[in-house]
Amino acid sequence: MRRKIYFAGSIRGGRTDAELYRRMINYIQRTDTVLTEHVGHPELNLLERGRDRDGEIYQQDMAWLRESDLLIGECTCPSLGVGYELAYAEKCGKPCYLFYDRRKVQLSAMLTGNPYFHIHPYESEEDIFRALDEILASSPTQ
Ligand code: 6IA
Repeated sequence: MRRKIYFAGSIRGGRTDAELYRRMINYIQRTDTVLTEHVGHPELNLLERGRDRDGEIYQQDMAWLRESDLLIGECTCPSLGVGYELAYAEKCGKPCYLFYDRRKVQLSAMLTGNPYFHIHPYESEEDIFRALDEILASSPTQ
């Protein structure tokens, strides 16, 4: 059965890594369902402009997080929304696998200091896909 994956990545925190999110989401979708496919949409910042539906977005994302089997987050670009989602996912007991580019940033001690989170520093995209293979091979549905 396909697992439900909550993919977390920066939106209003900045879209520098949006293309990477899209490639990671595409990779995960070969075997699993990504509930938050829009996070990798290259035009998302344009689509979002002028919308007045933040309450709806918040309620929907929290519902998807509760429904998910696990969370995969790309955390190189700092995002308040992603940080909030990680704390909520921990509270819900969802396994969380976090990626960041160690050549670009030092991840927050609130994440690296919390043994709940599985943290994957990477230096190349091959590192990411290798780690995703391992995560997806070893994660059961809940
Ligand atoms: O603080 P940020 O905006 O960087 O937070 C990013 C995180 O919050 C992502 O992991 C998303 O799950 C969630 N999030 C933030 N904005 C949206 C959003 N905007 N839609 C869905 N999830 C969001 C509207 C996009 C829509 C017009 C297509």
